[in-house]
Amino acid sequence: MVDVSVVMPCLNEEKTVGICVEKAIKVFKENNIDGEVIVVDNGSTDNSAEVAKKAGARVVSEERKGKGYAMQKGFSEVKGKYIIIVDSDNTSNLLEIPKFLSPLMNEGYDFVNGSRFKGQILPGAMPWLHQHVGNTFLTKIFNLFFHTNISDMTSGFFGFKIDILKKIELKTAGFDFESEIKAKIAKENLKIAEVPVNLSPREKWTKPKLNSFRDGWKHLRFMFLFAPNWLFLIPGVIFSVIGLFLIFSILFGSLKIFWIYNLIFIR
Ligand SMILES: Nc1nc2c(ncn2[C@@H]2O[C@H](COP(=O)(O)OP(=O)(O)O)[C@@H](O)[C@H]2O)c(=O)[nH]1
Ligand SMILES: [Mg+2]
Repeated sequence: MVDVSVVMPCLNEEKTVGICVEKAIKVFKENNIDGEVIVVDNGSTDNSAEVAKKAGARVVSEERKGKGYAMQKGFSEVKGKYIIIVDSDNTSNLLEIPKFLSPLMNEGYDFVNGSRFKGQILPGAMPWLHQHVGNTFLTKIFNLFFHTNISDMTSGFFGFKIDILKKIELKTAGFDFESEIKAKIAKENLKIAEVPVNLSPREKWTKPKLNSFRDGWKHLRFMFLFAPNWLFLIPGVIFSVIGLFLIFSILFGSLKIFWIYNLIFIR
C-alpha cells in the first residue's frame, strides 16, 4: 500500500509544477517512503500537465473549475494512508513534507496544519493586507466559531490521515475549500497539530489565481453558514435584548416614544 499521497491543485503553473513534483519525489526517496504525487489539473492552457507528468506525477483532470472541485477529484484518486496537500506554485517548500508526517505517523494527530505565521514569510511572499488584515481576521473568526487554536486558517499546505475523508463530505468549489475542510475536521473533534512552514514569493511573471476580496468573502460566508449560531442565534439574542430594553424603557422608564419616533426624521 502507498504510504503517502501528495495532492497538488494546478492551474497554469508550468514554470513551477515540475519543481514541486521533483521535490516530493526527492522526499520520498530520502525518507524511504512509498509515495505518489497526484496533480489535479483544471483545464490549464499552458504545459502544466505535460511538465507534471514528465517530472513523475500522475495527472488527473477535473472539468468543474475551482480549487475545491480539484481537491475533491484528487481525494477520489488517492491511494495513500497519509495525504499531503500543497500548492504547485512552489511558494511552499515541499522539502518540508517530513515535518507533517511525524505528527501523523508517530504522535497520533489526525490533521497537521502548516502555519506560515509560525514559519518565515519571505519579503514579497504575502501581500501586506493578507498578512496583517485578511488572514489574521479570518483565522480569528475561525478559532472563535470552531473552538480551535490554529494560527493560519487559509494555509493550503497541510496533511491528514486518509480515514478523515470517511467522516466528512466536501462540497465547496473554490478557495473556501480550506475553511470547509478545516471546519469539518474541527467539528469532528479530531486531533489537530500545527507545524511552521516557510513561504516564498511566486515565480516572476506568474499570476496568482486568488482574488483577495472575492475569495476572502467566500471564506467568511462559509464560516458563518457552517456556524449558524453566529449567523442567527447570537445576533438574534443581541437584537432581542436591545428590543426588550427599549420596550421596558418606554413603558417604565424616562425614554419617550416620541423620542424614538423623532429618530426617523434625523438627517
Ligand atoms: N486545479 C486547480 N488549481 C487551482 C485553481 N485555482 C488555483 N489553483 C491552484 O491552487 C494553488 C493556489 O493558488 P494561488 O493563486 O497561488 O493562491 P494563494 O497561494 O492562496 O494566493 C496553485 O497551485 C494554483 O495553481 C483551480 O481552479 N483549479
Ligand atoms: Mg500561491
